[in-house]
Amino acid sequence: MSAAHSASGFGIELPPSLKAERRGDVAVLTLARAHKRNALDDPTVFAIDAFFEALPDEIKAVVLAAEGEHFSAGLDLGELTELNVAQGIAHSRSWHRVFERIEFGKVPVVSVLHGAVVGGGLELAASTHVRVAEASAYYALPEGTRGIFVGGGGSVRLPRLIGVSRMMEMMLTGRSYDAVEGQALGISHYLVPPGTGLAKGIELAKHMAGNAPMTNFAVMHVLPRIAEQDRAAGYLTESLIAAIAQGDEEAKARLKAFLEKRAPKAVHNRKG
Ligand code: 1HE
Repeated sequence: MSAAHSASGFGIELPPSLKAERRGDVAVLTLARAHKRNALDDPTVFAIDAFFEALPDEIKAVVLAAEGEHFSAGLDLGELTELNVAQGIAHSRSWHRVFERIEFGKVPVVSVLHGAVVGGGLELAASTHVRVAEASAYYALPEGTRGIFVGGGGSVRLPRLIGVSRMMEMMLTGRSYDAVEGQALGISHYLVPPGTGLAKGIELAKHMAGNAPMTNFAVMHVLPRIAEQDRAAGYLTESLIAAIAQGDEEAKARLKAFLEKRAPKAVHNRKG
């Protein structure tokens, strides 16, 4: 792998299409292939994998952002032209592994979206836990137009986010949704003015980094599994993880801090 940008402090070398920096206990990973609209080629996808695998223990949350006018134009279409069927399966499965590492990784990830968030770019965004959209963001699944299908887990994640019917319509008609529509659909959780997404993303990442690690683990790894269980199994799993979380030293200290009026209250002070 070429190493024009060394990921100083992260123990790995990154290709020129990625940059990484630390902001205290938050890492910011930036897609930096703006001349190709941050199209996701193999070196980029595999380096995203390596970055999340090598994440130091002191990093408690990640922000995924992008340089240029667009978050990501999706899969680098140049890469599919040479693949036969077996290689196509392997390629898609490799994306699955990488995006699973994000979704079911060590720490929560907030993505900051702007411009085109299309195809594999939307699949990548869907694998993050919190999505902040700037007003320029728009969402589309142009795979139908290109004669292909989603391959980065989009058919698993997006129906859970926006519903099978909506995804079907997006793929069949080539429709794009703007940032306001995307917010209403639940693609983004925050809709912010142009140029403010990164600051919002870092603010949210800092909040998540401050959560008890056991709570973040339960939310990221257990909650999605409970949502796929039947009710009886779900209640049982919930009781088990609730007991594990509350039994942790961290929980005891936090509960005590609240009772002794040393902890913030759950007041309504944040805007989307
Ligand atoms: C690319 C890609 C790409 C741009 N693969 N090279 N995704 C798509 O179908 C979206 C394709 N991209 C676009 O529709 C447009 O590029 C944008 C609307 C995002 C931006 O338009 P624009 O006018 O700002 O840029 P551009 O002139 O189209 O692109 C600039 C360069 O980036 C140009 O290369 P150049 O060498 O001529 O300068 C483009 O070819 C290149 N480029 N997008 C390769 N996607 C795991 S399955 C997932 C399946 C999918 O993701 S399918 C959806 C693919």
